[in-house]
Amino acid sequence: MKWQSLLASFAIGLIPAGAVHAAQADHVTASHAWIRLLPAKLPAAGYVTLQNAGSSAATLVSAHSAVYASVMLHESDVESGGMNGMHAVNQLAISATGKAMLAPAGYHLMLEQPDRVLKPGDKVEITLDFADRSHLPVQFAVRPANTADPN
Ligand SMILES: [Cu+2]
Repeated sequence: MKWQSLLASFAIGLIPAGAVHAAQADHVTASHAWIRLLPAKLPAAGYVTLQNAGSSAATLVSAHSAVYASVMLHESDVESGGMNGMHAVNQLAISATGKAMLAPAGYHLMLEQPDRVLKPGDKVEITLDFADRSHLPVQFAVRPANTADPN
């Protein structure tokens, strides 16, 4: 909810003052946000470090972008038999005053169906969606496939 509409809701008495809590996204800051671009039609991966300054957990449940038609939260599987796999993750909790990292070999955003050909140096906005329906838009820097984890 935008603060303007929140104020408007107060003004017309829709929200009792005691019922209002800051949204989860308000407590979360994102850093080291980048996208590893892969050649051809291979999906790209989005990485970001999330810090929760709040006194309760913030839970990431999904993400979306105007650039990528498909954005999914994934976790890489522990390497088994020389094959790397991954699986979808329904939610990722960032504990109170804690940190969560989306980083190579761990959690990542799986990015598919871009609306344009992206190149290193581009910026892509991806919005993180939290369990209380609050949102955090984050600017991701597009980097080449051979980027070492810069975190
Ligand atoms: Cu994946």
